[in-house]
Amino acid sequence: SIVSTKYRTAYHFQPPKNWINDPNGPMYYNGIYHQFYQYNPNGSLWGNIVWGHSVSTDLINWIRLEPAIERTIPSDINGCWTGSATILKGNRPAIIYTGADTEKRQVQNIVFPKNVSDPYLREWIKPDNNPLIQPIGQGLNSGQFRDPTTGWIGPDGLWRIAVGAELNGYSAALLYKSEDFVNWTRVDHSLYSSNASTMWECPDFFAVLPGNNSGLDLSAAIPNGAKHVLKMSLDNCDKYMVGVYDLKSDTFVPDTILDDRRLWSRIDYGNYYASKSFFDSKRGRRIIWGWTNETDSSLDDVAKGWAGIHAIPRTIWLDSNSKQLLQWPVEEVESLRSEEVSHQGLELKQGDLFDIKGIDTLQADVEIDFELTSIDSADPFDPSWLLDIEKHCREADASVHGGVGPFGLVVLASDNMEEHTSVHFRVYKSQEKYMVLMCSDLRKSSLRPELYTPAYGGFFEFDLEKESTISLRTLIDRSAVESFGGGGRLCIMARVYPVTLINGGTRMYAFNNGTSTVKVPQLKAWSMRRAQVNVKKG
Ligand code: DQQ
Repeated sequence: SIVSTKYRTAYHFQPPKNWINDPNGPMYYNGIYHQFYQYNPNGSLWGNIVWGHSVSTDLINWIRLEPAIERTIPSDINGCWTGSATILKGNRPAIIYTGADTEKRQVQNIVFPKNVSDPYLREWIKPDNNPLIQPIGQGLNSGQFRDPTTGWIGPDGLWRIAVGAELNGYSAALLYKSEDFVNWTRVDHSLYSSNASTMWECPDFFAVLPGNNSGLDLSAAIPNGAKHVLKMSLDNCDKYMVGVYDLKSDTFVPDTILDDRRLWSRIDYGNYYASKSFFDSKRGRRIIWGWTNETDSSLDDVAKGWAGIHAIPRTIWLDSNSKQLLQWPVEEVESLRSEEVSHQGLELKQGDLFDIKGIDTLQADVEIDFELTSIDSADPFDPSWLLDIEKHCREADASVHGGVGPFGLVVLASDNMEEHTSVHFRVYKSQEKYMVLMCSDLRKSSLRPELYTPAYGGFFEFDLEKESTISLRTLIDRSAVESFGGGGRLCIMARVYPVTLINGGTRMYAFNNGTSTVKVPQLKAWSMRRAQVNVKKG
């Protein structure tokens, strides 16, 4: 149908049809990037889950292969769920994943490539000793025990993995140890656990060097000064803690522990879940992938015949303040840029709308620098907003004048503005620092009923002594609007379904609705070509 093709993304990852969710086992192996994903081969709603498999040399153009892991043994007959890849000694890849067994218990299974000289690693073999790990042990719940991480080696030379679980009713990343990656024993303590929440899905554990955007290989020696990150999926979003991996106690020790999980930092403040990262040994960086669900109805998804995309793979690293992760779309996505428009030295006064013309507004990459001319009029910051940022985004939306801001981008707008999506900033004055609010407001994104259209938002700190420019980069891809604020300090992924997109063109504007003028020293925008995403079969 017209709806299914118009809203289909042109360069975000998705298979030709059917349901997808979590990215699984991403890895770089012998010159090829592998992306696996939770996939329903029979339809566009969740169910019958197997591991879809695609390969790429550039993370943007993908060749689709047959599913790599299917429901064939008692320990995965009810679903081949999320898991991770690890490259073992002797350059041998292995994948450990969760199976839903005959009794719908969650167990951990392993597969190995049938033939490592097949460059695409098309076939994966299940050894007879599956399942490797059963949900047995004190405090475990056999229905909340899943999503093993990539393995790493501890100081005793043994392999470790963490498994997301509910332990005595609370959340934990359970720790398991092995000499050969096949026989596992549970360690008597967790890697980390918390009473602030229940089950954590899709834990991800990795090392980072503050202020350094090179990635680290978790199973190589970890350099001095490195920090560790534990990411967990809960409350429909991906949250993380920065801390250290204490080798003596073999535990993750967060730098700060916040009892109220609403205050935990997020990988992305929009529609982004079950992310997983891997070390890209080709380019020496860490890359993170996340899943973005549809926000139309299940009936729409059945009609479209497809549901779910993956966000653009992002390089991820730790800011020099050791607090905040920074993310940026992998530079390979820039190979899709075609027509370019660029403007310098613009000034946006209160109420100004600057029409960005000359590019394809449905498939675009936009970079804007906003320079503040005055900060004196910044409104005061109220810390209670942090407990419900979406509520604050609704109350202080793009139409509400502020001292400094709102300013930003309006995308996928109809001529009369009846439909539009606004991505914008507001600057607030806190005690000694400034706080920047970034919102992606979907409430006017479509005239269609039955859509989920929140106003997403997050805050980041802004140091006026060191910087006076707030940057925004937004990737527009038909029904996807993926934004990076403050050079990657805050990310918001969103899905929108404007009617205008079905009927024809949309508009894009830079705007300011704050009392103080903002300068735009640089605005660049490109049309984005369609990528070859799973259109070819390998
Ligand atoms: N999706 C998988 C689970 C995981 C969840 C099932 C997260 O393994 O916990 O499709 O989206």
